[in-house]
Amino acid sequence: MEIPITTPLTLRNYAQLRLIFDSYQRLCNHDIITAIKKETSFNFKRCLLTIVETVQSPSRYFAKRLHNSMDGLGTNDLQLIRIIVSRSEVDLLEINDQYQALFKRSLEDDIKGDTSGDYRKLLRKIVQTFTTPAIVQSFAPTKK
Ligand SMILES: [Ca+2]
Repeated sequence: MEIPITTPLTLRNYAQLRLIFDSYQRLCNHDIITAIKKETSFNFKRCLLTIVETVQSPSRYFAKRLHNSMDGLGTNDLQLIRIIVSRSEVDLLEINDQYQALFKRSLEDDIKGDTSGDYRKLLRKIVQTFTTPAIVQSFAPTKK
C-alpha cells in the first residue's frame, strides 16, 4: 500500500513537515510514525522513518546514531567520525545534550571507552571544543 506521504516528505521543508505531522496526528488520532510502521516495509519504511525522525529532531537522530556506532562490541568508526566531524560546527552541542538525556551517559566518556591513541584524543578534542557554549557561539553566523 502506498501512503500519500512521499510527496510532502520530499517537497516540504522541516518547518512545514513538522506542521504536517502535527496536523496528521490531530486528524487521524495517531502519529505519522505509527502510520509508516503499519503501512510500509523494508527499506522504504526505514527511509521514511529516518526522514521523519530527522525532521522531528536532528540532534536526537544523530545522538542515536552516535550511540549505535559505539554500542556493543567494536565500533563503527566511519559512522562515529562522519557524525562528529560533519556536525561539529552545526549542532554537536545539542547532540551532546540529547545523548546525555537519552542514554544517561556522556558522549565523551563513550568515545573514550571505544577509541584509543591519537584517534581518541582528536575526537574528544572536537567534542570538548564544540560542546563549549562560548566556542559554539563564535561559530554562529553574524548578522549584518
Ligand atoms: Ca563498542
